[in-house]
Amino acid sequence: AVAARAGGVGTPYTTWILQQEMQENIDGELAVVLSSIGLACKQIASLVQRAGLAGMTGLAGEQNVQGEDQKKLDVISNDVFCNVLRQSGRTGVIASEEEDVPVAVEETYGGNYVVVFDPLDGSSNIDAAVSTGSIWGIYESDSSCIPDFGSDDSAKVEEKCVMNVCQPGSNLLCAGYCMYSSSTILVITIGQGVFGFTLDPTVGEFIMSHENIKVPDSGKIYSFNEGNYAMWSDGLKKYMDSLKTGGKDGGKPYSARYIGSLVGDFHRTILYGGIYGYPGDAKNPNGKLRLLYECAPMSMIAEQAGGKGSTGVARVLDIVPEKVHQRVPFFVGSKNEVAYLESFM
Ligand code: AHM
Ligand code: MG
Repeated sequence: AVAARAGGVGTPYTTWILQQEMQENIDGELAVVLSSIGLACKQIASLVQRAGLAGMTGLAGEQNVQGEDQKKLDVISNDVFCNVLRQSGRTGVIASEEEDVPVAVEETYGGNYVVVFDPLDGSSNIDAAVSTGSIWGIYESDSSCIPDFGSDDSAKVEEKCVMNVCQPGSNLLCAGYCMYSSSTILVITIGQGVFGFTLDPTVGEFIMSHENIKVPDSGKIYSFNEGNYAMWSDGLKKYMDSLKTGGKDGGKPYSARYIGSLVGDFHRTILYGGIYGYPGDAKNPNGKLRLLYECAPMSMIAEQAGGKGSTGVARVLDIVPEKVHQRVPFFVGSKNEVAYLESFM
């Protein structure tokens, strides 16, 4: 066996977290939150793998606040995430794709971190055993927005939670995702590069497999739901047409790859290069993806890997959310590819 270099490939996730704490890149409280998230991801990975055996495929019979049918595993994964974060005692406010409003964690008076997440993204893929993922971002609490259970009424608690959560992505302390696929891979940044950890099921631990991930500056793969083409703007249609004749430099046409699972499509994009896009269209001017717990964390990861995250006209991380479940058009990946798209918008 090859001995793991400190902080390099082979380092267990929990060890890496402790090293980050010793190097003062994160404090002890954030270290606890990060290891709690690792635990949630392991639990969800196990549920996803056994979904077809344990009667966990199909719909839960409810819709979330955004009018989307919730799958059984959406609801269960949300409970897993909420529970580990509550029990960690370090999180003050949590906001989830599956919750109507951000929730203050009553048990944890000292917990000052705000965690936003999509517990199981791409869950339309579950019943066919195709890749899904969890996405999260972590902010520091604004001390003026910490709810006081003793004196605030419930409307005020909710208002403070919303204010606490509606921070621009540029404030993110940490962003990450976990992909449930042929292997389970956790990718994370704390603002010092991007690291990937693959779950070793024989020991039940994430082990660093990707050190300091960098997205190639260019890449000839595009990942869009082209079924929406007729509803796109003329600029976007021209862009899409141009990829089929080789894009900016001509030559070989781009390859199309679309799983319909942001985490899987994004993971391939940062490893191989290229662009992922969910544009606005005539029916949904802001597209489909949510700023807070999908686009902002993915943009932080992309930028930390040397790539770009854009709405087509602006940097995603600069946008201050007005609403928790706000949607934005989203283009992410290799910096030259995103810049080329922007030249058409
Ligand atoms: P979800 O959060 O309800 O799972 O929706 C988000 C997913 C993304 O993972 C994926 O990129 C996109 O929706 C696919 O949408 P579409 O089926 O419209 O192409
Ligand atoms: Mg989602």
